Amino acid sequence: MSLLKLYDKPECPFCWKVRLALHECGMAAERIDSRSPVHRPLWQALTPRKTVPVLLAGDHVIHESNVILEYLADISGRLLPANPADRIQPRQLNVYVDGVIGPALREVIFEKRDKPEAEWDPARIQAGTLAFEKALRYLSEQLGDRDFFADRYSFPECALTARFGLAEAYGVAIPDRFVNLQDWFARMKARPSYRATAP
Ligand SMILES: N[C@@H](CCC(=O)N[C@@H](CS)C(=O)NCC(=O)O)C(=O)O
Repeated sequence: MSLLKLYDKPECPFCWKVRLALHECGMAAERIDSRSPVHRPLWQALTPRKTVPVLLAGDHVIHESNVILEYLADISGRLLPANPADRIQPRQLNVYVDGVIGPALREVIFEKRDKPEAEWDPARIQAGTLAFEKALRYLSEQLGDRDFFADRYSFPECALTARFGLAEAYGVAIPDRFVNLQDWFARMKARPSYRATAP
């Protein structure tokens, strides 16, 4: 395969998810910082919604992080269980992480980012933190006492590792009542992919 190029933003959870997926598939990609004034118009011209991540793979321009994950799973044979029926739940969990965990954390991150602490709105931070904690219950139930959400490292590992990494960076902890998620995150952080891809 020709060289992969990733238009990337370090703190973007969708980009981090793709960086994790690439690393876990053993694929190297040239990372291009999408914020660079030189590159910004280039990647924006490649994607109708003007969002990163964007992966260039040979002749293919792939935008939308979940489409990129599907492509990486297709070409690597990794990131999803072998049996189609077993792929349903990791795909659903990936969408849940994007759609429920993401917006909850966004409240905290957007409130704290680029502002002095004296200007933070504690009500917004508390609302985001509570929504995050509420959303963890379903994930904790789905994980149970297993090592991974499916039979191997798969889409939800990529998505949730990035979200938990950002939560930690912005002072949002996984409560002790979700000890299985705490342990899961500790295992994810111990993998080489975490250090290699963290913002
Ligand atoms: N659904 C998209 C969402 C990607 C997204 O929202 N990316 C944000 C950064 S986290 C973005 O590119 N914002 C515009 C910008 O940074 O210029 C995906 O999964 O790839």
